[in-house]
Amino acid sequence: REEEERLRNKIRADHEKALEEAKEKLKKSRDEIQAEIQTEKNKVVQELKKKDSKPLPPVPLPNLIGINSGEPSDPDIREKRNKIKEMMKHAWDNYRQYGWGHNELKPIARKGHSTNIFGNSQMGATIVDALDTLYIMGLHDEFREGQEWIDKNLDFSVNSEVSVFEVNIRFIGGLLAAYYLSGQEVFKIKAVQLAGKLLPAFNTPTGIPWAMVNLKSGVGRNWGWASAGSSILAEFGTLHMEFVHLSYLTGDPVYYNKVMHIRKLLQKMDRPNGLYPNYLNPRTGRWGQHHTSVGGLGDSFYEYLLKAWLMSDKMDTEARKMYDDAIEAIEKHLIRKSNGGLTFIGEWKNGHLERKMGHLTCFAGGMFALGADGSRDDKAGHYLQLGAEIAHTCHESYDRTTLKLGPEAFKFDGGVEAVAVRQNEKYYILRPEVIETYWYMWRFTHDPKYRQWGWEATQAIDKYCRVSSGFSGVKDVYSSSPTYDDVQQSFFLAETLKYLYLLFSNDDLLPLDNWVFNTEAHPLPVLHLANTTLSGNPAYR
Ligand code: DMJ
Repeated sequence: REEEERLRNKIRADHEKALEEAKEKLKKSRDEIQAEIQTEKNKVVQELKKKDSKPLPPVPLPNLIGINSGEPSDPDIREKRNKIKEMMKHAWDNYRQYGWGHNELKPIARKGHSTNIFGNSQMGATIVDALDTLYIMGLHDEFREGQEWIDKNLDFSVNSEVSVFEVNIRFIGGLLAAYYLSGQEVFKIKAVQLAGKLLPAFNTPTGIPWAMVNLKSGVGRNWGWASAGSSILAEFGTLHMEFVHLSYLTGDPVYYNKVMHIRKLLQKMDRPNGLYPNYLNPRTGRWGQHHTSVGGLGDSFYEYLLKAWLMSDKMDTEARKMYDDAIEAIEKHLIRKSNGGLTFIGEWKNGHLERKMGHLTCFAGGMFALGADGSRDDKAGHYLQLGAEIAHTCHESYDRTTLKLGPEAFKFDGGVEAVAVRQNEKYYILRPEVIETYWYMWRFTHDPKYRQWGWEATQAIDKYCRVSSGFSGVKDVYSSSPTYDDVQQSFFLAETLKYLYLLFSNDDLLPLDNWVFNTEAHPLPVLHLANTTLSGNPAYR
């Protein structure tokens, strides 16, 4: 009884106090009230910022070698390398002038550009994607400008629906690489804040994440075009490298557990012909359409199996086994030789092989070479050879065009070899995959033809894609007077120019024994975790 009475009195007193306060407030002008609200809001934001920027626990940094060397002694190679650096300056300076803070640049309209993968806010995708390229090229003033923008402006508490995959590979990958290269804490802190915003995407009945998530509300959903509400293999299967690093750097197993859960689930599933379909429904845990691709929708899933093994200092043998199994099935069902003797990787569609290869698929040449060492039954020679054959085919796809730049997709059918047939497959949007493969092949063989092919591509890009305010994609590589798409993709600075620069650098710049490149060409160091675990045991640090 007494307690009830006490409570009632308290409620009455609170109520009266609130009424008094409201009366006081109403005496104030509208402007005064608005100013008060703003002050309160600022206080909350400041508090949140303080909480967000708490220093993370220190962890021993892995062995970071070869981050700023690589100067070739041959004057001809040095000159080529300098030319590529000049192209990077041209791309960056124009983005700086006309697109600063926007995600990408429209080099002809001279304004910012964005697509739905980045949501509706200006997240400076080009800045984050370009940082590590600037760093290894020794463009330190530009790097500092980028760092300053990120420190002051990169904010993830925005009501914006982004692609989980793209944000992971470009932003988290870019920030982590910038952190490892420069040691600047701000990059690590931002990467961890952003990763926290992606975690709600994993709240599905199976733990397979949604393709998109709203950074503010945490609500996720899938692309409308994906088979029966499915998530995409190359999207949910391309989180592993970055998430392992996040757990390593924070001591928080949550990231590692999310990606290991995906792996375990995939391991348990039946695979038609041993192939992984591109679509998986996150509600039911069942495959969607039985399409398999080493290009778009599948590609980097295979890449990350191999790289998970490499990044773990070859301790993650489960990943290596999954890679070996997958590649064997791919070789059996998808890889063929054309009548003209070109090795190509086709696409599997409901039991039928489509004899078409995408520009995206060309990355696989480099992957086969990278995975040669340590392959099952000691087939290193075979996989290096396969890498060389894919590199050759992809070079042919460039060489058979008017501009000497590769089309988006090319066929091996009805007398056509390595040539695009459909008009909407004839474009080149500054993609890196062919050059990426040249670079890996160069590192493993030092065959001068890879530098020669890389130089052909550099010259073609400079001639046909360079405009006065940046670089643009072209709509038809078979036309002698191509039109521009007016987009300078962020991956041009992150990947295409980085791989070209590395191709004309010595091997001691980012040596492959110490660094593993994520699928957006952001280098992450090999982690030596031999006696440790990332799955919840704090002892590992
Ligand atoms: C990049 O964002 C990445 O390389 C991704 O894995 C595939 N596509 C683009 C470049 O073409």
